[in-house]
Amino acid sequence: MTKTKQYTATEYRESPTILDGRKLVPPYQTKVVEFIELKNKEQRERAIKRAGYNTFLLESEDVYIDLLTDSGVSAMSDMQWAGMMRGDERYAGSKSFKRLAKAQRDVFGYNYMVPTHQGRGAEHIAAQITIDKAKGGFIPNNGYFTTSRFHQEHAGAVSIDVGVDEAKDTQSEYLWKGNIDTYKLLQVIEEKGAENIPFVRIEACLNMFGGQPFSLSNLYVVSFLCRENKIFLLLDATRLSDNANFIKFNEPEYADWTQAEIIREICSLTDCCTMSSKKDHYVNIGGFFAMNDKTLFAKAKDIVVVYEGMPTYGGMAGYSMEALAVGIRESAREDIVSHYLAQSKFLGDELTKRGIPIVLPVGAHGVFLDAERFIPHVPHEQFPAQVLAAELYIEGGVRGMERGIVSGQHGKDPYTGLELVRLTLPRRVLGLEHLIYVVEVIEKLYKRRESIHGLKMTFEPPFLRFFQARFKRM
Ligand code: P61
Repeated sequence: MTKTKQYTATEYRESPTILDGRKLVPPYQTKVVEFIELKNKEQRERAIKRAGYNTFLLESEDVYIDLLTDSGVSAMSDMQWAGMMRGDERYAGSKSFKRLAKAQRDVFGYNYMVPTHQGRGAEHIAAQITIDKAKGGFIPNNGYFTTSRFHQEHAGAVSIDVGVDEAKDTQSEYLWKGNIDTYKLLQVIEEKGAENIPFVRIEACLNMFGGQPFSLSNLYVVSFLCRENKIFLLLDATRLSDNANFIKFNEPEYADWTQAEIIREICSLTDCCTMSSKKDHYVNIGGFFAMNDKTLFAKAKDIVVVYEGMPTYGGMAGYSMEALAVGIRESAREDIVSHYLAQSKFLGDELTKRGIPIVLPVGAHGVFLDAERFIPHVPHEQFPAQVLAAELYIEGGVRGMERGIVSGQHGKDPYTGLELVRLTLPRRVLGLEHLIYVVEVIEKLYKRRESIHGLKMTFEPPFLRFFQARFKRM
C-alpha cells in the first residue's frame, strides 16, 4: 500500500491545493458525465411545496446540487464497472461471492461474512441474533444512528448513549467526538450487568453528530473493557476508511501507519461489524455483516436466508458483489480518502470564513450547518433544521438533509439534541466549482436568515418519520 506524503505546515501554506496535509487535487479524472439543471426560483418554490417541505420527497430532476447523502451515489471507478462484467449470477456458490469474501478478509480481516442488501439489512440480522426479545437488554452506543437504534429497539433492547459530551457541543473543536466515554460505559456495565448487554456498538465517523471519528487509543480501551466483561463489541464500519484516515492524520502515534493498516487494526479490536457499503465502498447498493465467531456466523446464515437471500449473495446481484469487492479495496487507498476529506474541509473552511455556523471540527462526509445558530429565532417545535434545508433548496437548488428533531426525536422525551442540516458530499462526483457555488448560495441565505420562519408538521409516519413526514409553512 502506498503511503501518503505528510506535508509540513509551511508546505501547506505555500500550496493552495493542500489542505491539512491532504491533497485537494483528485487522484482521478472524469470519464462519464451526468447533466444537471438549475430550475428557476418559482419552480423550486413549487417543488418544495409539493414535497411537503421535506427534501427527501423532492424529485431528483428538481435538484441542482444534490448533497442529500453520500449513500449509494458515488461515482464508481472503471475497475468497478469492469468488475461488474464478471458478475456470476448463478443462484448458489457464486464466484463473485468468493471474490467479495476475499476482499473482506484482505481489507477488514473478519473470519466470516454474510452479504446484505444494505447496512440496515446487516443491522437487522445483527440485532435479531444477539438480542433475546423476552430478556431485552441494553446497548451502549457512541451515539445513535436512526436505523441502528430502530433495529436495536425493534429487537427488544434499549439503546443507551455513552458518547463523549463534546459530541453534543457543535462548537467544541475536540478531534475525537466519536469516542466512547469509557467512564459512562463502565457505569452502564456496572448498573445493568454485563449479562444484560448483548453488545456495545461503536460507529465510525459518527454520522448524526457531524461525521466525527473515534481515536484508536479510545478503541483500545473500549475493546479491553468489552473483552474483560465478555461483551461483544460491534463496529458500525460505515465510513471506516474515513475514520482510519483521520487517525493517520490526527493521532500522532499512528502517523507512520498506512490507512490500510489502521483499518485492519480497528477491525481486529472488535468482534463483528455491520457495514453499509453504499458510502466509502463506492457502490450503489450493498452491505454486509462480518464476524469472527463461528456460532454467530451460523446464526447469521440461518436468518439471512429468511430476510435477504442465500448466504452467498444476501441481498445482492453477482455484479453488485463484484463492484463491491473492488470498492472495498479502493476504500483502503489513502489518496482517494484523503482527497474526499480535503473536499469536506474546503467546504467547511469557506463557510467558517464567512461566519456561517457549522459543526466543528469538519467531519468526514460533508459539512453540517448548525441551524440553532443559523436561525436562533426558530424553536425546536418549529423544526429549524427542516426549514433551513427547505430554504437552502429554494435559494439555489441545493439539497441537504435535516438532522434535528424530525430525525432524532425519541418517543415522548423532550428533544434535547442538535439541529443540523447535513450537506453531504457524494464521493468522486463533484468538483470544487460545485462547492464554491454551494458556498455562495449559503452565504446569500445567511444574509436573509431573518426572513426564515418555522414549519408545522402535517403528516407523521409511524417509523423513521423523517423520510416521509410532510410540513407546511407557519
Ligand atoms: C446516510 F437519513 N446512512 O447517512 P443503509 N449506519 C450508518 C449509516 O450512516 C447508515 C446506516 C447504518 C445513510 C442513509 C440513510 O436516517 C437515515 O445502507 C452510520 O442506508 O441501510 C446509512 O445503512 C444504514 C439516510 C439512512 C438517513 C437513514 O445518508
